[in-house]
Amino acid sequence: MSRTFAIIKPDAVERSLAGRIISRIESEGLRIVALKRIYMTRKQAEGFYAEHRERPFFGSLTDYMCSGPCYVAVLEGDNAQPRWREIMGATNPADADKGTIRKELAVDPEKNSVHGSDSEDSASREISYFFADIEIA
Ligand code: 3AN
Repeated sequence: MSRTFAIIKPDAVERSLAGRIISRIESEGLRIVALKRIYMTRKQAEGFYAEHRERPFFGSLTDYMCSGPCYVAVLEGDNAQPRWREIMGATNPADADKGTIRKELAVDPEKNSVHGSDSEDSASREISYFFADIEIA
């Protein structure tokens, strides 16, 4: 059993797709052990994506993540981290496999509907960035 961190991003929340994504997570056998709706501040977004600070899309990405509410969540299950990445699909929806969330729902490489930690270490860091231990059940 392991955990990973997920975001249902502003483009998906705006289009009322959060319920559909949550349903997909559950139907894949992952358990949602923490979930909250937040309106990310610029400071939170910049801290969360700090590793991308030098990338040309950093300003646009952080603007977008602050553009509306999102849902942050902790998922638990067998191989939760790679499993959730597999269900999400590739960063660019044009490259994502059929049946993945990004293929079905994402708008473009930036507004790509969902986030998932890219390693076990990132998962630990990202979970503790948004959740206190007491919020995870
Ligand atoms: P992933 O979310 O698949 O791990 P990363 O970590 O490479 O992808 O990128 C983090 C976020 O930055 C992506 N989810 C996406 O919103 C944005 N992003 C990545 N590549 C691009 C790009 N070429 N143009 C615009 N935004 C991008």
